[in-house]
Amino acid sequence: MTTPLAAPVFDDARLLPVLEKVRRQERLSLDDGVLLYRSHDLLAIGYMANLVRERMHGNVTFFNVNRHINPTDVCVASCKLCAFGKKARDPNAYTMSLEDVWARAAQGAAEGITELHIVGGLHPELTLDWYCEMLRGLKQRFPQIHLKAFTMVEVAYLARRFRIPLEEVLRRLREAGLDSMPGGGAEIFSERVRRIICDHKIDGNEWLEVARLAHRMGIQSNCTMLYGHIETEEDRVDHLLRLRALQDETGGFVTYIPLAFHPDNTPLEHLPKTTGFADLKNIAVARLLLDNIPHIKAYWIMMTPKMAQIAQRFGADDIDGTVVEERIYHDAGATTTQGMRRAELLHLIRMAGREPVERDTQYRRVERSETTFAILV
Ligand code: V47
Repeated sequence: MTTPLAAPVFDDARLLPVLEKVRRQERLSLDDGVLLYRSHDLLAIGYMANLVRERMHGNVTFFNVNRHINPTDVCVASCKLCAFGKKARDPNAYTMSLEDVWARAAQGAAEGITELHIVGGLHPELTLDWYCEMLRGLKQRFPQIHLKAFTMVEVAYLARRFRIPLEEVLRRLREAGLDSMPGGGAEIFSERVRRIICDHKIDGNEWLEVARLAHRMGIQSNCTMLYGHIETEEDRVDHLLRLRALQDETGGFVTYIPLAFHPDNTPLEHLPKTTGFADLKNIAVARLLLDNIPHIKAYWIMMTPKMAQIAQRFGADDIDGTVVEERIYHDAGATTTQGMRRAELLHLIRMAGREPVERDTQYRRVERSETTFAILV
């Protein structure tokens, strides 16, 4: 672990006042955030983020054994950032039956998953009752599995489409078995950018409003930011500070996940892919600005396992999980595998000099016998 008072060599001396604040555990400002994003001194930024990360989590890196299910890719929105959503008339579009969803979950249960991550397109015909039946069926069959399901965008769509108050949508989902919500769909809150990349989605204030309501009802969630398209450094800092302000109010965010834009097969295909430098910087700046969000996740599907491993020394304390069947990033050109075995995650984390801790969705330790588990996944 880093010695807290070691004197680091900073190439970019403008960062020294930020280091002072980090050492005094003072909150960073909008200007600090923009300075961090504009600086090329990645090692200095990573050093500071690592100080904070080790102060919060010591040497531990968290992971979980989970599975993604995307029940449908039919989506009424046509977001330029997305390669996943399809129109109902598209011959390649799919919608799973409830039996399909439950069968995938059964496969996961047999592999010892503790969490299902369920998100999909904005399907014009699937009703709130259908989603509730899906959740109820999952809870009945697999009561031990945490159901982390539906983005703020999907919940807002159900409310609007079927003219049901937001609060009632959330209440009915929770009664049916919803345990918490993932962080997707936040994209970037800047109105200017949102109009271009995801015009058909709820705006940033609405995303935050659904999160506020969910948190007030005791439903925790994650949060994300999509970077590496047409946003500016100021847009990114603004997004992070709006998440931080809501967290001050509700305390309901558990984990923040920066999401690198993957342009393949999207209308924004002409944009360059993000670089390793940008991916690490987004992890580190988030750890420094989001002083009130407990965890920063380096999502290996999005960053590649190798970069997600390095990120464990640049501010991240989580690497996500086994995932098993990822579609959203793979439709947009991700070249990683769609899932990873538990043993591989352990290896990556250990080779970064961190202590792997399997967690459940609420970051409680999961104890398993390594030998029994090796047979399963
Ligand atoms: O909501 C869509 C984004 C999200 C693209 O909460 C794209 O634990 C990049 O939210 N390139 C899905 N990104 C992923 C997500 C997530 C992942 C892992 C863990 C958690 C969690 C949440 O990915 C979408 C959208 O924001 N996205 N298309 C694309 N072409």
